[in-house]
Amino acid sequence: MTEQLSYLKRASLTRHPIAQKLFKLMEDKKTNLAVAADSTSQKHVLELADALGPSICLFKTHVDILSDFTPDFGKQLQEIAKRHQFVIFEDRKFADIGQTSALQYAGGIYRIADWADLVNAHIVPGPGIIEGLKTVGHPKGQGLLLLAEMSSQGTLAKGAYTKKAALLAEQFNDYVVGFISLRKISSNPTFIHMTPGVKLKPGKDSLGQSYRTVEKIIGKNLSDLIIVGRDITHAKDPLQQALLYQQAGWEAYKSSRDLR
Ligand code: 5BU
Repeated sequence: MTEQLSYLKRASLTRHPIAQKLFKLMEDKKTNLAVAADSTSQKHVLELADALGPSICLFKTHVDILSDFTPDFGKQLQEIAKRHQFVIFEDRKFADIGQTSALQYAGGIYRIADWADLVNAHIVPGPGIIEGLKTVGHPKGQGLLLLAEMSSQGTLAKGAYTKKAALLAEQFNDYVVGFISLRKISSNPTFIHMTPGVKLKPGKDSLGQSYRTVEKIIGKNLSDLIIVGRDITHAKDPLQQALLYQQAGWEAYKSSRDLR
């Protein structure tokens, strides 16, 4: 078993307000589960947030798939997040030059920067994308996750690319709070690792998604947080299913680490 710092300890090491809040509430609520709410109905997404709120630490959205989006979506989601204490992550995957990404983040129809605590970015464009997003998000106390690895089959985000993500995170450590990755890729305890493509049993979907187990991601790969979508949102009883993941995630965290 490797010696690792607890989420709580890590909350005290980071100076980023969202990372601090996230680490703390993970420990308080005993959950490292995030749900990916990929419904095209805003009403359904908000219902999921309210129903699953107690068992999650983070709620992940794709606002641009909503077919009935209204401008009060963010405000409504923030109210639910406050009530149940979870962090909001818009999985926007910015990928343009800094100037354009900043406009996409702050403006347009969705005004993501008005309501999302966290967003993420590909590092394909180089450091300018981080600088651009930072001009919008940092003054608001929001944070950025870098896409260091992806869960899909044949992903090109690996090797030197993944290492570069870790270096860029260090360079912008007052704004970057961590990574989307399949494993722990940085030994800096202030960075959080979030992993999508997680199921209770390994497998894949018909469009290249591959699934790894909770035990593998949290227990063996030492990632910090699991992101689960359809296996919860499409379950007969989503809350019951979320509880299963919450328990599995917490058990894997506790049993795999010699926590300090
Ligand atoms: P699923 O239903 O559990 O397969 O949903 C996974 C979610 O995570 C979905 O919203 C994807 O957009 C998101 N995702 C992913 O699956 N893999 C990645 O590498 C990244 C995001 Br980045």
